[in-house]
Amino acid sequence: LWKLMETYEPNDPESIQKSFARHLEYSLACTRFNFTMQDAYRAAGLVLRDRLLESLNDTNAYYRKMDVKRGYYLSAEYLIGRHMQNAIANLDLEQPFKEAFHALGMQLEDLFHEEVDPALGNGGLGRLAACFLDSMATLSLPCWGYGIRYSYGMFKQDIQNGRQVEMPDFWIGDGCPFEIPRPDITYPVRLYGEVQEGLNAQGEWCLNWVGGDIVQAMAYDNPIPGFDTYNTNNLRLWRACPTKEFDLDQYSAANFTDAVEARRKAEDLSAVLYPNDASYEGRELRLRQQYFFVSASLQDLLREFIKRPNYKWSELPEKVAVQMNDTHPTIAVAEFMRLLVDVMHVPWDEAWELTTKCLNYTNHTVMPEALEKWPVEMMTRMLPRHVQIIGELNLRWINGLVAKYGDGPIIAALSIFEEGDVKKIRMGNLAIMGSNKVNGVAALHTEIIKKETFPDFYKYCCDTGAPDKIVNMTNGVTPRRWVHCANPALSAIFTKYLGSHEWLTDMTKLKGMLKFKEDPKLHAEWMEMKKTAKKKLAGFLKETLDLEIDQDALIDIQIKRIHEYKRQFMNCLYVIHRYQQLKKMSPAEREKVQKRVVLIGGKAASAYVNAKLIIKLINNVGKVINNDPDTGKLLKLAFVPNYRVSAAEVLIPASDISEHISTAGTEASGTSNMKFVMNGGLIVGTMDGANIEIREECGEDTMFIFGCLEHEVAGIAAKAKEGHYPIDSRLQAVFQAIRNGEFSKGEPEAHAEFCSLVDKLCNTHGAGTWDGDRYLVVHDFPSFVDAQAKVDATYADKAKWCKLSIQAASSMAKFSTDRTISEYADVIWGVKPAPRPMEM
Ligand code: 26Y
Repeated sequence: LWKLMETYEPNDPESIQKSFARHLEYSLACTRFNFTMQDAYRAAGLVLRDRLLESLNDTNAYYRKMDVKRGYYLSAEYLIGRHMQNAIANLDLEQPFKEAFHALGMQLEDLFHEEVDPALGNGGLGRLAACFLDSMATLSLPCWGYGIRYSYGMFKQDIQNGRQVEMPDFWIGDGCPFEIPRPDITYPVRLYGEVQEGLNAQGEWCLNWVGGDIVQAMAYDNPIPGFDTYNTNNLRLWRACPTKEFDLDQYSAANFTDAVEARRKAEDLSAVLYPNDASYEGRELRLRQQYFFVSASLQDLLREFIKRPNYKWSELPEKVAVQMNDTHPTIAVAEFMRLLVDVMHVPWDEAWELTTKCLNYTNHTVMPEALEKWPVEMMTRMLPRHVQIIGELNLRWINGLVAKYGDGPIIAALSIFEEGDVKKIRMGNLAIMGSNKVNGVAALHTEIIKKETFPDFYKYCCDTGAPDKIVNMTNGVTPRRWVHCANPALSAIFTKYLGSHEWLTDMTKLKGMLKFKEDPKLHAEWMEMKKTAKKKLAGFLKETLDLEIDQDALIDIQIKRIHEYKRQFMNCLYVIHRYQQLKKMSPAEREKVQKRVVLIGGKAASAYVNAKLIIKLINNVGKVINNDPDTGKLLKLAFVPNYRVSAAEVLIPASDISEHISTAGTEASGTSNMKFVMNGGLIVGTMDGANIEIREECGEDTMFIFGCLEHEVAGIAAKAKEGHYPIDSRLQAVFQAIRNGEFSKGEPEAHAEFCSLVDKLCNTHGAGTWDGDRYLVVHDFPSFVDAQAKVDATYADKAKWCKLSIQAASSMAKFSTDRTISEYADVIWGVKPAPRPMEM
């Protein structure tokens, strides 16, 4: 067999064509003469999969041979986006693929278009996980991702009469050509049942978790190729299937419908991604999903560990590092203990030492609503053994704390259990206690974790001589997807001016662009690059919205999940203000105003009423402005439906300005801010999340900063409690227009809803203190207007703008996930690169 493999064809266009024809005919059962573009995409995907598989297998064999320490990223979400273009780029197949398909009369772009976005994530956290995988592979780090293969990903957003309507996203359709089902790799996962005392195989007293339901977790592998390396890593996603034994029992009883019902119940587990990303509801199915994928993943990685000859448990921390992405997989703390103590018979104290050396936890959200807490009652039913383990851990933990601090409020704050009417298990506390390192995702956010989210833990860390248990790992994005693939014209400029594509794996090389930042030749090419991107965007908007835009206008974009804290509402209020200013002007005055196209896109959690209302408002305002002959040419506002990774890839390169305008202290990091700046867009932003660090790197002149600072928020809120701060007269005029029904003509329901949004800000229906402006929209509005005026003024000077754009894009080295992941590997995981040689 090995001999046969050696005859494997090289990556020349002809071998790609042959392989393509073979897959069309034999894998897809099409004929060479009669196939659709969708068939062609599938066959091309299978051509790539062959190469990916080979590299994946060889890489893994190499990691085993070298017996390297491995990193495992546990995440309930991966927003991977389309595979094909990325795989071609990372496998260094761009030229041969282009030639191969060109000769067959096909454009690669058209093939890419056929792929549906795998949207197995909500937003920032899931997309970050996907960028991380790309960097792990590119850095040749022996790291895998583990997650859930949801049958239904993030819902599709349809806009009907201006309102969001959710549609199911059955992304798998006829199957994804990039994934590899592994029916041979399955693990049993138990749910419910009870704990019994008994004897183990050695005849020792032990506790056994028995009964309940057992589902099988089946592996689906998604190869993740690195760029400029021979390594391909794996994203292993678990699908829930009924156990075989269970099925057989049912069949033998001739109880067909029960068997089918059991299958459905098992499959429920990996059926659907929960679409909220900030406030959690204690849904039992969600906890089941979390435990399901965590258990399968830990069983899998421990199996890999014990496959090593003469393994010793004491070596586990030298071979395994696990990262828990937010609280979602943090049941891992108890499951790791259970597997070690109950299944592997490791003594408790040693097991706890191993657990706390192997696990690490990342916090992504400041909002307290997002920290998961599960009712003890629910968890006791579902995971009785885990609740025992958590109880035992907590007992030991509390005893230690009482010995140190005596009985006081710090004990209740640090306990894993939250007392109250409904007793709960705080997953954040469990995660911190069970982790070696805890990290925030931007400098400011990490400070907030220490001072506000987990102050007592931080005190404890400091008191026990471990203040660096909490560390900062500023987020990043992968330049392969977000510059090279999304903006080929910009990638070509960088490569041409820098003389090589090394910048793609070492973004510090981009500094070399700075000496050209005033070069008129570069300016011409840079503006041409933006033009190309705007043209593509115009095509996209025409196709999706039937909207025509002026490609000379300033393009202003805000794309992210819809949240009150992200303040899309404030952006919309500003657009209304701009519209009112235009309306007041004479035609001659209007001619002098900078033309703008404002695009807002994003999904709202299906139960988030205010977020959905904001979408409706944006749509209604857009309808009025865009159809007003006085202003339609000068100002456009559109809501971009169904925002997703593939839409981001078109939108981001085309922006002049993007909005990252969260209330200071609310956005943990933000990552699209980085993507925009890498593509030569400038930012309107608050001093929040990673904006602060981007500004530090790129220079103050490249960012339009406004709004209050994080340390001022508490004082402002206190002031607001005593009464109002004044509402800016321009904002009052905007409110007036909304109240007058200018944006809800003939829609009494929408009118009432819009008024309720405005009333809430002014708090006219609450008595006494002013709590309506929780996110300081009213407070920050005037400085937001000033920042926007500065944008227009700066944009008027094309050469200056171009210089700032080049300066900013060339200063973004810090925000490559290559930098982020190197830090995780060094500081948290202790995992080293293991580049596979080409010949093994
Ligand atoms: C508990 C459940 C409802 C839940 C589900 C998803 C809670 C949180 C989330 C997702 C959070 C998230 O996406 N956070 C974002 O993480 C990004 C990557 O670190 C940050 O850039 C961004 O600021 C943060 O909001």
